[in-house]
Amino acid sequence: MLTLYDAARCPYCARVRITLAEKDVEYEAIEIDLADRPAWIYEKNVTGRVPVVEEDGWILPESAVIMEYLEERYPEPPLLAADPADRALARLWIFRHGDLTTPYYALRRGKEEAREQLEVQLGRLDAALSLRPWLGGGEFGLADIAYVPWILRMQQMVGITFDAHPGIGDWLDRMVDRPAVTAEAGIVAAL
Ligand SMILES: N[C@@H](CCC(=O)N[C@@H](CS)C(=O)NCC(=O)O)C(=O)O
Repeated sequence: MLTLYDAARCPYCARVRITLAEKDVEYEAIEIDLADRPAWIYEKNVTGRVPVVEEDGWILPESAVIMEYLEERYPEPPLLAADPADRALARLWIFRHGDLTTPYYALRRGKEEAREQLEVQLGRLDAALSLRPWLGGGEFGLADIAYVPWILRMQQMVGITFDAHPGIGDWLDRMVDRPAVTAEAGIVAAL
């Protein structure tokens, strides 16, 4: 049985929760109190951060790496496209997620000047989603999962709406139709 060291409020953990749910993998979740982390979490991950997964004594941190691991370990249903160009595009979005999350976290720390930068990055996302239905191209997949945790938290945490970004709004409507994302929206609503 796979174990996920998890935190409800953590969007990086949300990436893993959604990937596991999409692949219908049964797992045990161990909730870590991020305000009072147990010392043993550093034995699982030198940074002390979650998410971490453990399977048969084998341990893996880092959400982007965990998503790729789960894709290979549990290949059905596939969450990376068959086409190498689309796979590369999905990985590029994941690699550059900091372009969006850096201004998001700055805004959460009260740096109001980051709002403009966040809107610029949302504009880039919106433009991409206006051209193709999903971040990785023609099919839902890992790139969409990698971004939706922050999009789901944005309105609640930093008062962002997507009125000016209809491509994101439409994508989000399609995302929350998926049970895995509906469940995550419920977690966010309860934060
Ligand atoms: N690069 C890591 C980031 C994980 C991360 O920042 N997790 C946060 C919770 S959302 C955490 O554990 N924070 C505790 C800390 O920074 O000490 C990943 O993608 O998994």
